[in-house]
Amino acid sequence: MKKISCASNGFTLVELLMAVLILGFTLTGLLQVFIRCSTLAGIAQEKSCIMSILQSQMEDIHERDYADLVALYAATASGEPAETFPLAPLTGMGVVYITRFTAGDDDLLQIKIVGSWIGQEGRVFGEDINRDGIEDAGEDVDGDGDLSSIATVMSLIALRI
Ligand SMILES: [Ca+2]
Ligand SMILES: [Ca+2]
Repeated sequence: MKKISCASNGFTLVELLMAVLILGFTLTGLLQVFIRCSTLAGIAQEKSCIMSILQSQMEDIHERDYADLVALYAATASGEPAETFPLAPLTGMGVVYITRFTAGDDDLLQIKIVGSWIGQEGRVFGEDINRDGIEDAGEDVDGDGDLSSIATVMSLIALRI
């Protein structure tokens, strides 16, 4: 006569629930990592776009007559933007600062261009919170006298004799 065994070789309900729970935690963690990476990739893409616009603006400034840059510098008070321009297609504002590299010497000018923009999920990058190209009260968080941003290009332009 054949003996029937009641012993099971499968998983118990508790084991199955534990496995589902562990799988759930793992997938949730992986999903959060994926979402974070996707957000960072979007920010990097926006910054790359902004840097390209700022670089293009810098090239335009390099092609200008040096006397015009000196006049532009002279027309702006210390620390004030010399020019502003929109950062289309993104919603943002670029700001050009022109300063003397050496105090009292107009033969070497430092050009600094910064961009502040509103990114994905409404996050603002750069100190120009309202993106108007003007340093409003409380916007210069690092206290360096200008609208700082992670998107910045700098260059020196010398008087050619
Ligand atoms: Ca502002
Ligand atoms: Ca600043």
